[in-house]
Amino acid sequence: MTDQLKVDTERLWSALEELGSFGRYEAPEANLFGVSRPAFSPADVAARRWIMARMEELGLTVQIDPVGNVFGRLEGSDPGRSPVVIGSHVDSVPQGGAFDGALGVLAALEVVRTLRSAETVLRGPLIVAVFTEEEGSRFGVDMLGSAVAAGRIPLAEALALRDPDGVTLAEALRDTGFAGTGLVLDAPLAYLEVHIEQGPLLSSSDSDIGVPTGVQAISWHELTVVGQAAHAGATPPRLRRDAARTATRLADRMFEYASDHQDHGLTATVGRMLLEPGVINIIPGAARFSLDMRAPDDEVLTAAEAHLSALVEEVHAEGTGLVCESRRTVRTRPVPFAEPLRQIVASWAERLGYRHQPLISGAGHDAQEMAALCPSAMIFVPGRHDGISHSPREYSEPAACAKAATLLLHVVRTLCEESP
Ligand code: HGY
Ligand code: MN
Ligand code: MN
Repeated sequence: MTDQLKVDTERLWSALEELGSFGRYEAPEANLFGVSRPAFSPADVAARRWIMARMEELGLTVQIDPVGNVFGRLEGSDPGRSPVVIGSHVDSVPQGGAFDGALGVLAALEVVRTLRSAETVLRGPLIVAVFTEEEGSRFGVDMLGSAVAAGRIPLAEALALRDPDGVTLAEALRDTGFAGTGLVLDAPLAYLEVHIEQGPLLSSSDSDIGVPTGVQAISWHELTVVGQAAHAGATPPRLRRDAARTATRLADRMFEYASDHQDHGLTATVGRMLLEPGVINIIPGAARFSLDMRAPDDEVLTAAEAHLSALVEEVHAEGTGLVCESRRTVRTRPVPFAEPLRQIVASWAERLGYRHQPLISGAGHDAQEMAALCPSAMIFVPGRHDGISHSPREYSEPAACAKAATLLLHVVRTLCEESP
């Protein structure tokens, strides 16, 4: 296979469009479409089945592990070698984009298809991976499937997680036929993931490719404020125990704290806030909201968590009778990617004539979990509209996607080595 071989842009693009049809979400006001594909929803199951059919067409041996991760294995000529794993996820956030995760899985399949077309046999085996619940949108913990595969989260703990309707992951796996058996990933040689950047850095530069140095730290919390429901008009201030007022003040003070520490890259996001009973003329008796905090430096994030705890304590110290609770549901440390593997990615980018730059990943990825199992690295693709993501506005150009898949192809050739 020559260094000039490239993937087929149209084939990759039409695969993205076809995969995007599963859970398609129309945003009429913006004349855009994206996807809503929560883990093990009918759309996610259809997407998984479609990917598995493409794997079988390509002659991959398909396996499912106990947390529903799907792996398609292409044997090499030297069975004694450890496999290289390439892939990502196909679940999405609600009203998300059609590239997040999907591009990484389809780029991996396009690499296999291109190797087949070039009649190239690799010495080492290659595994295409589709990881479960990367978004955490249904069961509340992100990178769940890869965290179990890499041993950070015990399988039993993952299977017991419940969605907002009380359905456990175990039940969802059983009901959709994705309760697999057997550990599939043992001691891979390396892991590589193609992904859209999901931020503005690459699109504001002239880089074709991002080669992330690693992923920043993440902290997720579920907060509950309990006051007392009462009449909106007849209850004087001194008798009010307004859960909405306390929750929004607490959220605002965390936004202020993050703004004061933005030079350290600290972010705070309230993605969901529910007020109960939730009607116009009742002072809310309860407020439940999420808080996503991130920072490149772990100490900065730990200090932000301490600040949140102090604010929660302040609510109680006010003696108003309001009760506030904060439960941490996710905490991941900053994860550096493997420098030698990053150098292979960067040197192939040079050879292919792709402008590339290092950056830190603001988003979490399965690669950060796989880094506990083997050397891991990522290949970022610039996005349009300032790289906006987790939105139907998410978009990357066909040529940009194809460059990343071609880069993945040649890095895989180096790692798996070609049979003579
Ligand atoms: O939340 C994240 O960063 C990722 O999209 N799961
Ligand atoms: Mn993703
Ligand atoms: Mn995402």
